Amino acid sequence: MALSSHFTGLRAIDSHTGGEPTRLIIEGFPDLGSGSMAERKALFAQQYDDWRCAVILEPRGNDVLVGALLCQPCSPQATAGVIFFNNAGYLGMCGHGTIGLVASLAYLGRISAGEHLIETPVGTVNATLHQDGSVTVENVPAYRYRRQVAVDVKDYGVVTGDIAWGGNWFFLVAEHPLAITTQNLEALTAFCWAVRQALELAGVYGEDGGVIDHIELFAADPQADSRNFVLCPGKAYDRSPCGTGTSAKLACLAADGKLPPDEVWRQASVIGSEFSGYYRRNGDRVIPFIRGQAYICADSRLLLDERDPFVWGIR
Ligand code: PYC
Repeated sequence: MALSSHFTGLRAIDSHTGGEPTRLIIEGFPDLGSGSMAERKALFAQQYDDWRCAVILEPRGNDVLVGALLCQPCSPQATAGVIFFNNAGYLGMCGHGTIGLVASLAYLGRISAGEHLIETPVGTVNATLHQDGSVTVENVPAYRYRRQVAVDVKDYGVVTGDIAWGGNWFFLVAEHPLAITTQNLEALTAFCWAVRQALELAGVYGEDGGVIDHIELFAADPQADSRNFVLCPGKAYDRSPCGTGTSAKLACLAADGKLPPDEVWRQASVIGSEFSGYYRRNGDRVIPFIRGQAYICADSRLLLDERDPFVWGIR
């Protein structure tokens, strides 16, 4: 169907992984050239950030949504390249989003069961599409950077947590005063946001100077090994157990000697969805393997109408 001259169209495949949505853009995006995913991400951020806002922000999107731009990979061995983004900016890696990407490519009939290399701005990951439709992501190497860092959090006092890399920077907190339940989402969000602000105020960053923009709380779970609550950079909480957050958790468990390599860890989210994961050692880092399932929710065309005052999103 031809569009009138007022419209630009983007084809989007929406999925959710354990409740956390991913919007994969497969057509209609401006050309970002043929550089690495890190270079294309930089170009996206510098020149086309309005497009991120149009896809993710209201009225087309919402704060929970994670965007994924499908790219031609650099390597002929890779199945796809991807750049993840959200309401606050750009992500290095995204575990639930990679599972959503693979499920979306399967829905489109572009891939079949087996292994698929996916290029991301922080490295190439290996995703296996299983016969049952679930996906295992062999993530980028993860590690714990600092153990038991204490920060003074306004209105809450001293909070102690580990800093770990799982494809994004995480602050992982086991000791906190809050129940991890869906009845407590506002209090959990306020606490995590205060922790995040306290880290920045205290000048506590990741090893590369990156902002620690994901805060992850843990509690016991009746079925899984642990339940988490993850606050994402744009103040939305992750409905899934967070693939990069579960990777960071595996790195901490490995560093503490609490989980041997290859032993499965079941991580539940605050809404009760689950990822299973394990790790293998790689020098002083670990390679996390995260398995989950995504479901397709929509196959649609986003329309950008040049006459619409909110065409580039409500800022
Ligand atoms: O699954 O890695 C993840 C993720 C990051 C932010 C939201 N989900």
